[in-house]
Amino acid sequence: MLKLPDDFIFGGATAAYQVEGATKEGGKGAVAWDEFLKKQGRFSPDPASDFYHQYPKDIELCEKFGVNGLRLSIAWSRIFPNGVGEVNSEGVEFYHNVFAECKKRNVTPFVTLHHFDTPKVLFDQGDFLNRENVDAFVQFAEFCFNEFKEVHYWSTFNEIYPVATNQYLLGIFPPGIKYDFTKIIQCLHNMMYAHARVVNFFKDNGYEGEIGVVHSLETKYPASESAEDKHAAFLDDALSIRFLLDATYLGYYSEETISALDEICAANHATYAFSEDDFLEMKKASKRNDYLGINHYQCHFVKTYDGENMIHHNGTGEKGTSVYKVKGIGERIYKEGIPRTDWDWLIYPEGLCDLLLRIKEDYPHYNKIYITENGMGYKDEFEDGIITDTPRIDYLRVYLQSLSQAISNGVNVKGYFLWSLMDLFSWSNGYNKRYGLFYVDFETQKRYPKESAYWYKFVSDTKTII
Ligand code: BGP
Repeated sequence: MLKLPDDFIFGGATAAYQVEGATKEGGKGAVAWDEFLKKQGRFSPDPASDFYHQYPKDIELCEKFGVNGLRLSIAWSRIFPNGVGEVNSEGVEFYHNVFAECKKRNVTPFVTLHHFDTPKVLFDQGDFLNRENVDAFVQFAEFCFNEFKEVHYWSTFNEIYPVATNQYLLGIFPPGIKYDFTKIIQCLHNMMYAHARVVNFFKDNGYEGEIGVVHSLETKYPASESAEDKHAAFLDDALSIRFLLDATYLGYYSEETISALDEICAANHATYAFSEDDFLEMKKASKRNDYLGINHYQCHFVKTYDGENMIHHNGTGEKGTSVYKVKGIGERIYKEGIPRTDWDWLIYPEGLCDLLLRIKEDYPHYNKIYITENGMGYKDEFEDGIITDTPRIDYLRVYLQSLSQAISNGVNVKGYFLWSLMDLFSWSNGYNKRYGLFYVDFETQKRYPKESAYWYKFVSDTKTII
């Protein structure tokens, strides 16, 4: 049986907008999602898991079930309702209370500053396409570092690549734009620059604690051994993985990354321009990341494709409905023999170990890694308070085994945060895609431990993957 290190963090992950609810309470300012979801009319961000009121219960459950780390984000618009300017003291107090509860229950908070929820005022001015918003983000970070001294672990952003592509490629996040590669690249770069600014600010001012960034890194494999498919996988990887790791750990984009960008841009009539000054800031930050957070759920097999852009996001859980064909990159295909979830996410745990070994090889000063999200979206069945989520346990087991294999091969991974601590709402899928260790009845807000919660407790208590 495989073991994980004694000091390993067994965490649970959440994000403010997906759990808190109370979007109009406590002086919170608006975010673009409020209006976007209302227009869509599919589901509402209220009450979500009502963490705004239920947090003592949730943090108590952490302690009871061996969850010794809680990944959460601070809603920028709870602190600064207009993104900058006046501070909302109720919001500040709320997070102090949450951190106090964590302390009481021996749960270490890992705090993300931005998890898809830029305040609406700033979002409407271009979000991270607008460089003035980078300054606003740095000011928000500064406020949090000065105010929340209880926090030791900070992450600047959650998932820069999905922000850029969900906003400007798939169009499933506000502002709902599709296939605009100029915006995608600009957004990726500006957010990486913003990350660097915050890291340098944190280190230059000698704050105590650690700082890093959370990237979504989903391993790419060629669909076949053909040179064309290998090249398609290279392009997909270059934009979604290499671009971000280069920016984080080199502070510039390597020749391979730039050659891929040029090819993708040529096919999509896109352009980009980076300022040399940005690279000075990024290079300085590239040696100062205390850790890398990795969100990893699936991998992709990529085939060459030369048609027009065609994407369909499976946001309903109707298996087999997703389509991903991108000009200048490739087509992501299902691979025979590889199981996938109802949302067409491929379950291929080898992808995690391969990714971790590659980071160790390509970016040896990565320092340390936390898996900040991994888990399985599943339509759980609730039978009189009993939730037998065996497929989720099977998923978690194989991914933890893959992680343990990477650790045995010398990768410095210090913790794992299961997505998600409790059921919550999914940005583009709503409430039927459940991930939690704890089932949430969204009507009554009662929590019920699933079978996976008992399994996770055993793993955490014994550090043994069963
Ligand atoms: C990550 C996000 C989370 C969460 C998770 C599951 O990309 O950081 O916020 O939503 O993925 O994704 P989904 O909700 O689309 O299933």
